[in-house]
Amino acid sequence: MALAVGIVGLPGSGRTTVFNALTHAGGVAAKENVGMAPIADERLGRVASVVGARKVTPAALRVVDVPGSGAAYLGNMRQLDALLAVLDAFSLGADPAGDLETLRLELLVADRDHVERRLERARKDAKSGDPRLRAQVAELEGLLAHLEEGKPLSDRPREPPPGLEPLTTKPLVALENGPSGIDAKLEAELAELPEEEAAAFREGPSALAEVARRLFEAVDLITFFTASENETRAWTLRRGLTALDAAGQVHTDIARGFIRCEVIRWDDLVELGSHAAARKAGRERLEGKAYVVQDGDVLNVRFNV
Ligand SMILES: Nc1nc2c(ncn2[C@@H]2O[C@H](COP(=O)(O)OP(=O)(O)OP(=O)(O)O)[C@@H](O)[C@H]2O)c(=O)[nH]1
Ligand SMILES: [Mg+2]
Repeated sequence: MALAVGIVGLPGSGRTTVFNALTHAGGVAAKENVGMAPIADERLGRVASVVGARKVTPAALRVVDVPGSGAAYLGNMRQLDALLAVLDAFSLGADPAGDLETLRLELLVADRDHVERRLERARKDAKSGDPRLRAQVAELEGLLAHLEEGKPLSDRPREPPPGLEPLTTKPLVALENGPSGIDAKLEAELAELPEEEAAAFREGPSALAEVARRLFEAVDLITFFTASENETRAWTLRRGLTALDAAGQVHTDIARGFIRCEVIRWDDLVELGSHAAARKAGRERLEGKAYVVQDGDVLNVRFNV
Protein backbone atom coordinates (compact mmCIF):
# COMPACT_ATOMS: atom_id res chain seq x y z
CA MET A 1 0.00 0.00 0.00
CA ALA A 2 1.20 3.46 -0.85
CA LEU A 3 1.82 5.85 1.97
CA ALA A 4 -1.34 7.82 2.77
CA VAL A 5 -1.33 11.53 3.50
CA GLY A 6 -4.28 13.46 4.90
CA ILE A 7 -4.71 17.13 4.04
CA VAL A 8 -5.74 19.14 7.08
CA GLY A 9 -6.31 22.87 7.43
CA LEU A 10 -8.77 25.50 8.49
CA PRO A 11 -11.84 25.95 6.24
CA GLY A 12 -11.00 27.82 3.06
CA SER A 13 -7.23 27.45 3.50
CA GLY A 14 -6.95 25.80 0.09
CA ARG A 15 -6.98 22.11 1.00
CA THR A 16 -8.93 21.01 -2.06
CA THR A 17 -6.79 23.24 -4.26
CA VAL A 18 -3.65 21.56 -2.89
CA PHE A 19 -5.29 18.16 -3.42
CA ASN A 20 -5.92 19.02 -7.07
CA ALA A 21 -2.42 20.37 -7.53
CA LEU A 22 -0.89 17.18 -6.10
CA THR A 23 -3.11 14.59 -7.75
CA HIS A 24 -4.30 16.22 -11.00
CA ALA A 25 -7.56 14.55 -10.04
CA GLY A 26 -10.09 17.38 -10.21
CA GLY A 27 -11.38 17.01 -6.67
CA VAL A 28 -14.57 18.79 -5.74
CA ALA A 29 -15.18 20.92 -2.69
CA ALA A 30 -18.10 19.12 -1.08
CA LYS A 31 -16.92 15.52 -1.30
CA GLU A 32 -14.25 13.29 0.14
CA ASN A 33 -11.48 13.25 -2.42
CA VAL A 34 -8.94 10.45 -2.64
CA GLY A 35 -6.25 10.46 -5.29
CA MET A 36 -2.70 9.47 -6.07
CA ALA A 37 0.05 12.08 -6.16
CA PRO A 38 2.95 10.99 -8.38
CA ILE A 39 6.39 11.78 -7.01
CA ALA A 40 8.89 13.26 -9.44
CA ASP A 41 12.28 11.51 -9.32
CA GLU A 42 14.90 12.26 -11.94
CA ARG A 43 16.57 8.87 -11.35
CA LEU A 44 13.52 6.96 -12.60
CA GLY A 45 13.71 8.12 -16.23
CA ARG A 46 17.41 7.36 -16.39
CA VAL A 47 16.96 3.84 -15.06
CA ALA A 48 14.02 3.31 -17.44
CA SER A 49 15.99 4.38 -20.51
CA VAL A 50 18.87 2.04 -19.64
CA VAL A 51 16.57 -0.98 -19.66
CA GLY A 52 14.42 0.35 -22.54
CA ALA A 53 11.24 0.25 -20.48
CA ARG A 54 7.94 0.36 -22.36
CA LYS A 55 6.13 1.73 -19.33
CA VAL A 56 7.46 4.06 -16.64
CA THR A 57 5.55 4.41 -13.39
CA PRO A 58 6.52 6.92 -10.72
CA ALA A 59 6.04 6.25 -7.02
CA ALA A 60 2.92 7.87 -5.62
CA LEU A 61 1.43 8.96 -2.35
CA ARG A 62 -2.25 8.42 -1.61
CA VAL A 63 -3.76 11.77 -0.72
CA VAL A 64 -7.04 12.29 1.14
CA ASP A 65 -9.00 15.55 1.29
CA VAL A 66 -12.25 15.72 3.25
CA PRO A 67 -14.59 18.69 3.46
CA GLY A 68 -15.56 20.48 6.63
CA SER A 69 -13.95 20.98 10.00
CA GLY A 70 -14.25 19.58 13.48
CA ALA A 71 -14.09 16.12 14.95
CA ALA A 72 -15.74 14.14 12.15
CA TYR A 73 -13.44 15.56 9.53
CA LEU A 74 -10.35 14.87 11.60
CA GLY A 75 -11.60 11.40 12.52
CA ASN A 76 -11.19 10.48 8.86
CA MET A 77 -7.46 11.08 9.20
CA ARG A 78 -6.72 8.58 11.97
CA GLN A 79 -5.77 5.71 9.71
CA LEU A 80 -3.40 7.71 7.53
CA ASP A 81 0.39 7.83 7.81
CA ALA A 82 1.06 11.57 7.76
CA LEU A 83 -0.68 14.94 7.74
CA LEU A 84 -0.14 17.80 5.34
CA ALA A 85 -1.30 21.04 6.98
CA VAL A 86 -2.38 23.66 4.46
CA LEU A 87 -2.12 27.21 5.82
CA ASP A 88 -3.76 30.23 4.21
CA ALA A 89 -0.93 32.57 3.24
CA PHE A 90 -2.73 34.15 0.27
CA SER A 91 -5.67 36.10 1.62
CA LEU A 92 -5.60 39.60 3.06
CA GLY A 93 -4.58 39.49 6.73
CA ALA A 94 -3.50 35.86 6.49
CA ASP A 95 -1.80 34.51 9.62
CA PRO A 96 -0.26 31.14 8.74
CA ALA A 97 1.68 30.81 12.00
CA GLY A 98 -1.43 31.54 14.05
CA ASP A 99 -3.47 29.12 11.95
CA LEU A 100 -0.91 26.38 12.45
CA GLU A 101 -1.26 26.84 16.20
CA THR A 102 -5.06 26.70 15.92
CA LEU A 103 -4.78 23.56 13.84
CA ARG A 104 -2.43 21.88 16.30
CA LEU A 105 -4.92 22.69 19.04
CA GLU A 106 -7.74 21.15 16.99
CA LEU A 107 -5.73 17.97 16.57
CA LEU A 108 -5.06 17.92 20.30
CA VAL A 109 -8.72 18.42 21.19
CA ALA A 110 -9.74 15.71 18.73
CA ASP A 111 -7.28 13.31 20.38
CA ARG A 112 -8.49 14.28 23.84
CA ASP A 113 -12.12 13.53 22.92
CA HIS A 114 -11.08 10.31 21.23
CA VAL A 115 -9.11 9.10 24.26
CA GLU A 116 -11.91 10.17 26.58
CA ARG A 117 -14.42 8.01 24.69
CA ARG A 118 -12.03 5.06 24.71
CA LEU A 119 -11.52 5.54 28.44
CA GLU A 120 -15.25 5.54 29.16
CA ARG A 121 -15.62 2.27 27.32
CA ALA A 122 -12.53 0.76 28.92
CA ARG A 123 -13.78 1.68 32.41
CA LYS A 124 -17.03 -0.16 31.76
CA ASP A 125 -15.19 -3.23 30.48
CA ALA A 126 -12.75 -3.16 33.40
CA LYS A 127 -15.58 -3.60 35.93
CA SER A 128 -15.14 -7.32 35.39
CA GLY A 129 -11.85 -6.92 37.28
CA ASP A 130 -9.67 -8.27 34.47
CA PRO A 131 -6.17 -6.95 35.27
CA ARG A 132 -5.35 -6.45 31.60
CA LEU A 133 -8.37 -4.20 31.15
CA ARG A 134 -7.49 -2.30 34.32
CA ALA A 135 -4.00 -1.68 32.98
CA GLN A 136 -5.60 -0.36 29.82
CA VAL A 137 -7.69 2.08 31.86
CA ALA A 138 -4.58 3.29 33.67
CA GLU A 139 -2.76 3.79 30.38
CA LEU A 140 -5.62 5.76 28.84
CA GLU A 141 -5.85 7.90 31.99
CA GLY A 142 -2.18 8.72 31.55
CA LEU A 143 -2.72 9.70 27.93
CA LEU A 144 -5.72 11.84 28.79
CA ALA A 145 -3.86 13.71 31.54
CA HIS A 146 -1.05 14.39 29.09
CA LEU A 147 -3.44 15.78 26.46
CA GLU A 148 -5.25 17.85 29.07
CA GLU A 149 -1.98 19.58 29.82
CA GLY A 150 -2.08 20.70 26.18
CA LYS A 151 0.75 18.43 25.08
CA PRO A 152 0.68 16.27 21.93
CA LEU A 153 1.13 12.52 22.34
CA SER A 154 4.30 12.73 20.23
CA ASP A 155 5.91 14.26 23.37
CA ARG A 156 5.56 10.99 25.26
CA PRO A 157 8.48 8.59 25.15
CA ARG A 158 6.21 5.55 24.94
CA GLU A 159 4.37 4.44 21.82
CA PRO A 160 0.59 4.83 22.09
CA PRO A 161 -1.35 1.56 22.48
CA PRO A 162 -1.94 -0.23 19.16
CA GLY A 163 -5.27 0.61 17.57
CA LEU A 164 -5.63 4.00 19.25
CA GLU A 165 -4.53 5.87 16.12
CA PRO A 166 -3.91 9.30 17.61
CA LEU A 167 -3.51 12.34 15.38
CA THR A 168 -0.89 14.11 17.48
CA THR A 169 1.74 11.42 16.91
CA LYS A 170 1.53 11.64 13.13
CA PRO A 171 4.30 13.36 11.17
CA LEU A 172 2.99 16.76 10.12
CA VAL A 173 4.29 18.89 7.27
CA ALA A 174 3.12 22.50 7.25
CA LEU A 175 2.60 24.11 3.87
CA GLU A 176 2.07 27.83 3.41
CA ASN A 177 -0.34 28.38 0.56
CA GLY A 178 0.58 31.74 -0.95
CA PRO A 179 3.56 33.83 -2.05
CA SER A 180 5.62 32.83 1.01
CA GLY A 181 5.22 29.12 0.27
CA ILE A 182 3.67 27.48 -2.76
CA ASP A 183 1.00 28.99 -4.98
CA ALA A 184 -1.48 26.12 -4.83
CA LYS A 185 -4.00 27.84 -7.07
CA LEU A 186 -1.41 28.26 -9.82
CA GLU A 187 -0.12 24.70 -9.31
CA ALA A 188 -3.67 23.34 -9.52
CA GLU A 189 -4.18 25.18 -12.82
CA LEU A 190 -0.83 23.93 -14.15
CA ALA A 191 -1.78 20.39 -13.11
CA GLU A 192 -4.42 20.48 -15.84
CA LEU A 193 -1.87 21.22 -18.56
CA PRO A 194 0.38 18.69 -20.30
CA GLU A 195 3.64 18.28 -18.34
CA GLU A 196 5.80 20.11 -20.92
CA GLU A 197 3.55 23.13 -21.08
CA ALA A 198 3.43 23.33 -17.30
CA ALA A 199 7.23 23.06 -17.09
CA ALA A 200 7.65 25.79 -19.71
CA PHE A 201 5.39 28.06 -17.68
CA ARG A 202 7.23 27.56 -14.39
CA GLU A 203 10.55 29.29 -13.83
CA GLY A 204 12.05 26.43 -11.83
CA PRO A 205 10.97 22.95 -10.84
CA SER A 206 7.46 22.42 -9.54
CA ALA A 207 6.99 23.63 -5.99
CA LEU A 208 5.14 20.39 -5.37
CA ALA A 209 8.36 18.39 -5.61
CA GLU A 210 9.43 20.19 -2.46
CA VAL A 211 6.20 19.14 -0.72
CA ALA A 212 6.86 15.50 -1.59
CA ARG A 213 10.45 15.82 -0.40
CA ARG A 214 9.35 17.18 2.96
CA LEU A 215 6.78 14.41 3.38
CA PHE A 216 9.49 11.84 2.60
CA GLU A 217 11.68 13.37 5.26
CA ALA A 218 8.92 13.61 7.86
CA VAL A 219 7.89 9.98 7.43
CA ASP A 220 11.45 8.79 6.78
CA LEU A 221 10.78 7.16 3.45
CA ILE A 222 13.20 5.89 0.84
CA THR A 223 12.70 5.11 -2.85
CA PHE A 224 13.63 1.83 -4.51
CA PHE A 225 13.20 0.82 -8.14
CA THR A 226 12.16 -2.24 -10.12
CA ALA A 227 13.53 -2.13 -13.63
CA SER A 228 12.30 -4.43 -16.36
CA GLU A 229 11.64 -3.88 -20.02
CA ASN A 230 7.91 -4.23 -19.46
CA GLU A 231 7.73 -1.70 -16.70
CA THR A 232 10.21 0.34 -14.73
CA ARG A 233 8.83 1.68 -11.55
CA ALA A 234 9.69 3.65 -8.42
CA TRP A 235 8.32 2.60 -5.03
CA THR A 236 8.37 4.03 -1.56
CA LEU A 237 9.35 2.19 1.59
CA ARG A 238 9.91 3.24 5.19
CA ARG A 239 13.61 3.46 5.96
CA GLY A 240 14.86 0.38 7.79
CA LEU A 241 12.44 -2.07 6.14
CA THR A 242 13.67 -5.17 4.36
CA ALA A 243 13.77 -6.74 0.92
CA LEU A 244 10.83 -8.90 2.00
CA ASP A 245 8.81 -5.77 2.87
CA ALA A 246 9.78 -4.27 -0.47
CA ALA A 247 8.64 -7.44 -2.26
CA GLY A 248 5.30 -7.26 -0.44
CA GLN A 249 4.89 -3.71 -1.70
CA VAL A 250 5.26 -4.94 -5.29
CA HIS A 251 3.00 -7.98 -4.95
CA THR A 252 1.94 -10.26 -2.08
CA ASP A 253 2.73 -13.33 -4.23
CA ILE A 254 6.27 -12.12 -4.73
CA ALA A 255 6.71 -11.77 -0.99
CA ARG A 256 5.20 -15.19 -0.34
CA GLY A 257 7.45 -16.95 -2.84
CA PHE A 258 10.57 -14.88 -2.04
CA ILE A 259 13.78 -16.78 -2.75
CA ARG A 260 16.38 -14.05 -2.96
CA CYS A 261 16.85 -10.61 -4.32
CA GLU A 262 19.31 -9.12 -6.79
CA VAL A 263 20.36 -5.61 -5.84
CA ILE A 264 22.12 -3.01 -7.98
CA ARG A 265 22.62 0.64 -7.09
CA TRP A 266 20.65 2.76 -9.56
CA ASP A 267 23.73 4.76 -10.58
CA ASP A 268 25.79 1.60 -11.15
CA LEU A 269 23.07 0.37 -13.48
CA VAL A 270 23.03 3.67 -15.36
CA GLU A 271 26.81 3.82 -15.55
CA LEU A 272 27.28 0.22 -16.69
CA GLY A 273 24.33 0.25 -19.07
CA SER A 274 22.57 -3.05 -18.31
CA HIS A 275 21.80 -5.62 -15.64
CA ALA A 276 24.16 -8.05 -17.37
CA ALA A 277 27.05 -5.58 -17.45
CA ALA A 278 26.49 -4.69 -13.79
CA ARG A 279 26.56 -8.39 -12.92
CA LYS A 280 29.76 -8.89 -14.87
CA ALA A 281 31.40 -5.96 -13.12
CA GLY A 282 30.48 -7.46 -9.74
CA ARG A 283 28.11 -4.63 -8.91
CA GLU A 284 25.10 -6.87 -8.47
CA ARG A 285 24.62 -8.37 -5.03
CA LEU A 286 22.45 -11.28 -3.97
CA GLU A 287 20.55 -10.56 -0.80
CA GLY A 288 18.07 -12.41 1.39
CA LYS A 289 14.74 -11.50 2.96
CA ALA A 290 16.32 -9.59 5.83
CA TYR A 291 18.39 -7.21 3.67
CA VAL A 292 17.65 -3.59 4.66
CA VAL A 293 16.75 -1.78 1.45
CA GLN A 294 18.69 1.42 0.74
CA ASP A 295 17.48 4.52 -1.08
CA GLY A 296 18.26 4.14 -4.79
CA ASP A 297 18.45 0.33 -4.83
CA VAL A 298 17.22 -1.41 -7.96
CA LEU A 299 15.66 -4.68 -6.84
CA ASN A 300 14.90 -7.83 -8.75
CA VAL A 301 13.17 -10.38 -6.55
CA ARG A 302 13.56 -14.04 -7.47
CA PHE A 303 10.46 -15.88 -6.36
CA ASN A 304 8.35 -18.93 -7.01
CA VAL A 305 4.64 -19.41 -6.44
N1 LIG B 1 -5.45 33.65 -4.51
C1 LIG B 1 -5.43 32.40 -4.11
N2 LIG B 1 -6.57 31.78 -3.86
C2 LIG B 1 -6.55 30.51 -3.45
C3 LIG B 1 -5.33 29.80 -3.26
N3 LIG B 1 -5.62 28.57 -2.85
C4 LIG B 1 -6.97 28.48 -2.78
N4 LIG B 1 -7.53 29.67 -3.13
C5 LIG B 1 -8.98 29.96 -3.19
O1 LIG B 1 -9.53 29.82 -1.91
C6 LIG B 1 -10.84 29.25 -1.98
C7 LIG B 1 -10.90 28.01 -1.10
O2 LIG B 1 -10.06 27.02 -1.65
P1 LIG B 1 -10.33 25.47 -1.40
O3 LIG B 1 -9.19 24.74 -2.01
O4 LIG B 1 -11.69 25.08 -1.77
O5 LIG B 1 -10.18 25.46 0.19
P2 LIG B 1 -10.58 24.31 1.21
O6 LIG B 1 -9.64 24.42 2.34
O7 LIG B 1 -10.65 23.01 0.51
O8 LIG B 1 -12.01 24.79 1.63
P3 LIG B 1 -13.19 23.97 2.34
O9 LIG B 1 -12.98 22.50 2.04
O10 LIG B 1 -14.40 24.53 1.70
O11 LIG B 1 -13.07 24.31 3.77
C8 LIG B 1 -11.09 28.95 -3.44
O12 LIG B 1 -11.85 30.01 -3.96
C9 LIG B 1 -9.70 28.94 -4.04
O13 LIG B 1 -9.71 29.30 -5.40
C10 LIG B 1 -4.12 30.50 -3.54
O14 LIG B 1 -3.01 29.96 -3.42
N5 LIG B 1 -4.22 31.80 -3.95
MG1 LIG C 1 -12.18 21.53 0.46
